[in-house]
Amino acid sequence: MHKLEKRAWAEPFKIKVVEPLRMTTREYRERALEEAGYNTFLLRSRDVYIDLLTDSGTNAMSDNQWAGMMLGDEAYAGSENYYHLEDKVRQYYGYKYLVPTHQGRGAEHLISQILIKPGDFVPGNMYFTTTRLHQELAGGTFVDVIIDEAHDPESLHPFKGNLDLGKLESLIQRVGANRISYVTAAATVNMAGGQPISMQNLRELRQLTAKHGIRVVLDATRAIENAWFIKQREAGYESHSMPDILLEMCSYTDACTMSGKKDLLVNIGGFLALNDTGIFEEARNLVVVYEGLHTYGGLAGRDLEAMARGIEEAVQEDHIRARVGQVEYVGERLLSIGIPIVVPIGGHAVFLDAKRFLPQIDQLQFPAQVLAAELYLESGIRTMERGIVSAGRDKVTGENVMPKLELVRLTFPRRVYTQAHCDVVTEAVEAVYDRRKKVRGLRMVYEPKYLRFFQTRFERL
Ligand code: P71
Repeated sequence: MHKLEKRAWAEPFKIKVVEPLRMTTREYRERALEEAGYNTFLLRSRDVYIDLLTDSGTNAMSDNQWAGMMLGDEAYAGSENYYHLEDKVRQYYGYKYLVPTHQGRGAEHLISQILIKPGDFVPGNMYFTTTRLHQELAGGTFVDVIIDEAHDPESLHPFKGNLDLGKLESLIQRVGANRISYVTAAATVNMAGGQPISMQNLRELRQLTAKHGIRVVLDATRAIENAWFIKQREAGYESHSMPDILLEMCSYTDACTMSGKKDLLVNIGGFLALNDTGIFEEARNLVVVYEGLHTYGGLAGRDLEAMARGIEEAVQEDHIRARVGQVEYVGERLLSIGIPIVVPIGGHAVFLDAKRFLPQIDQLQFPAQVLAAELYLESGIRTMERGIVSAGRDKVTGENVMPKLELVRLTFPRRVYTQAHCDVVTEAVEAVYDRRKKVRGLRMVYEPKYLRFFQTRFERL
């Protein structure tokens, strides 16, 4: 007799409302994919079986959040729900002031416009597409100061999201502190594979930047997932509560940009939160130009309420254990059958390493884009390219940026899919892996100017 292995987690919810899934045939998908120009962003959602494109805005809300939506105070000015959200942001993130925005990039836009002067530099722990674009549109230049291990998909460093403070210090020496608008510190670095930053690194970043009078802006989009990794991996934090860890993380920064569509378990929403009164006044003024009045920032009262309630649910340990546990479950199954993925397994997604998966395909023939297309073809599962297409072109030379990481992201919406869905996903990846040697590359036939990955079209070679 074998003894059953004990599960470390199970979903801390049961299901009250269901949404049917639609299966398609391989022939159907072949046509759909061709019509979408081999770009998973251009597929219709109805043609997708399991949608792992993103964890952004795709979360299942709780009954308590839906109930809160009925309590939306849809006043143009001074909505009750704004004050509720302000309370929760103060309580859990610790910043004094709140400016709601329609989503994360709205907050990135505001802070970039306010703090970046043309010619400035904005160092950060690896680029994120929208963050970097807003910095560039404000006249800044992004500088990657993440540790080298982050660019190595096989490095087992427990905090691959850490900033390399040596790199930051030499940038400060080279250009001078007054030409650095601020440092962005992203919690669980998305493009590195959902990799966390350590508390120690944040603390040391604060010490270094304080010495030079440089601000730190936290990208708090997945900071709660980061807090969970600190609790799991960083000495001294095992018995700290999630809210305590989150508050300490934020305390080393001056402001945060937030896409509530991730950690905060909603379908839309975001905010800028900060401590400096002068910058708050500017942000509160600018938000009315681009988003809406400073108490709604492009959101309905009900959206603000759902986000306020989402914060409270997101910091619960049973929630975060099951959320990250589901991602780890898929990652470990893939590792056990020899599929090349980024390790350690990230917080929101499993990242296939397309360079090792499809070594016969040159990076200029878009191996990760190819792999995402093949996975859809195989199984109806939708994923996202995070490689050369996402990296875009150098803003000076116009050449393709050739990132070290050429990845396909299997991103898990929160509270949406079951463990059986997870098993179907691993089987589909295995099926593509078995026929990997027959897979060919793609060429670009249409390329838009901004954030090209959303709309680029390809043809098979
Ligand atoms: C994700 C997204 C959504 C997305 C954005 C751009 C291209 C493809 C997909 C959004 C983030 C994020 C981080 C760390 C800011 C934003 C912007 N991620 N920071 O991963 O991950 O937030 O989408 O609410 O504007 O699929 P926004």
